[in-house]
Amino acid sequence: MKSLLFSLVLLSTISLNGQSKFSITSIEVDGLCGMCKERIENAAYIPGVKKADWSQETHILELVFNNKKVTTASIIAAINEVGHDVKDYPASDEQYANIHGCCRFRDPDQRAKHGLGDALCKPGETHEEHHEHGGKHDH
Ligand SMILES: [Cu+2]
Repeated sequence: MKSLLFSLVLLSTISLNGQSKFSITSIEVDGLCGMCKERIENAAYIPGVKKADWSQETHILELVFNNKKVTTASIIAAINEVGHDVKDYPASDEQYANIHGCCRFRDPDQRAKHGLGDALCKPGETHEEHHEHGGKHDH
C-alpha cells in the first residue's frame, strides 16, 4: 500500500512538472503612444498574467500567463474593455469612445502624427469600407 501511494505521488509530480501551466503567446494590439502602452499593459495584467509587454513599434503584446487561471480570450476581453483593438477582436464603439483624445488610434490623422499606417482591419469589413474610414493599402 505504501509503495502504491508513493508511486501515485511520484506520478502526479511528474505530470505537474511535465505539463507547464504557463503559456507564452503574443497578440497584435492597436495603439499609438506610451499612454497606450501603459493602458494596454495595465489592462492585460489580470490575475494569473505574469508578463505583458507591448511594443509601441511593432504593436505586439507579449504575454506569459498561468493557463490554469486565465485564457487568451479573457486577456483580449480586458484589453477591449479599455478601448483597444486586438487583431480580429476590435473593441466596441462604446469601449473605444473612452479612449483619450490623443490616443485615438483609429483616427487616420492621429495615426499619421505617430508615423503609423492603417488601423487594424475589422473582421467582415470590405475593402471599400476600409478605405472609407481612412485605411490605406499598398496596392
Ligand atoms: Cu496613446
